[in-house]
Amino acid sequence: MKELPGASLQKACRLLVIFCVLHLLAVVLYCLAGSTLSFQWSLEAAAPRGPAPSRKDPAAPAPNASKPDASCPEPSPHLVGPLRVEFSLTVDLKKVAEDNPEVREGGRYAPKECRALQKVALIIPFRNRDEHLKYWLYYLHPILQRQQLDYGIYVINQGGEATFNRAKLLNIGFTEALKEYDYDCFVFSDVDLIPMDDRNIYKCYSQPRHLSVSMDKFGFRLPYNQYFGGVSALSKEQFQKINGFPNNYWGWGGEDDDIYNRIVFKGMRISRPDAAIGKCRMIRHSRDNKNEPNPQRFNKIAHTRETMNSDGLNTLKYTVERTEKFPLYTKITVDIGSPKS
Ligand SMILES: [Mn+2]
Repeated sequence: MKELPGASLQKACRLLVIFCVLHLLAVVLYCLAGSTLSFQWSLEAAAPRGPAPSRKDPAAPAPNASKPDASCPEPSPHLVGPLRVEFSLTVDLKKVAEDNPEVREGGRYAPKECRALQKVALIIPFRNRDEHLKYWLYYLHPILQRQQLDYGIYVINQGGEATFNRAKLLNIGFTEALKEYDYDCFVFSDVDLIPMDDRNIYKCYSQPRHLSVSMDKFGFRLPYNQYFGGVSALSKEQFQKINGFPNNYWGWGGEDDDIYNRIVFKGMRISRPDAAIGKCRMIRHSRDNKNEPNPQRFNKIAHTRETMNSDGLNTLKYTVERTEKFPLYTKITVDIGSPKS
């Protein structure tokens, strides 16, 4: 073929077309890569699993990377909201420990990326409920870590065969936890109650806090307005102000109403999360041995005002039989005497 006069122009055009095609290709590749990445991110956000502290949000700067002393933000960026809670699975505590590698011996944790707003001791009154404790640890450790709390788990195990005494065990938990660390907040939780929303923060507020406000057991409602049972949180100051909890409620019932009375008589009121955030599930169980309803409870709660200053932290007597440090909790077995001693 003969070369035409406009050959150099044609060559230039061909180069331009090749350039354009390459450019287009680059743009298409870039877009594809971008959309797969953001697809992955949205998957991660939709299905958060376990403790989230290591989850990276590409839009946010590394949290306090340059300032490890900065306070944790409020609310925690790791919260996910409503949670599915069920009790059909079997829990292997070894696996729970593996899934929560940042929890230290005795059930201690503090966020690495920032300074926790509160140091919280979680106190669980306990006897012969190992199956329930497994569920509690399985569900609560990831939640408490997402809430960015500096926390420790204390299971207060009543030794011996005497009637169960929940409130006295809670007083002991308060006292023993303070010997170990400078906690400023105490969350008192029954072993069989699991929150269904991690926005229900297990910390203290300016007023004593009732956390288990809508239990499945009560049709997700408060059974009565003064109800303070299940899970509650008091700061060190609030707890000391009411002389702790009563020591002489043996058997089931009444001690939570006595605690409510103490709070009101000292001029405080109850703070609560709203009913949706305060939903929780109770593990179904039959009544325990040695925890029969206390027949004296109605008479006792009628006299809190007279008894609260002479029964509580200032008259607490017990002996520690044994302290065990497990990977996910500290178990303190105590001799608390019996109703007559
Ligand atoms: Mn129960």
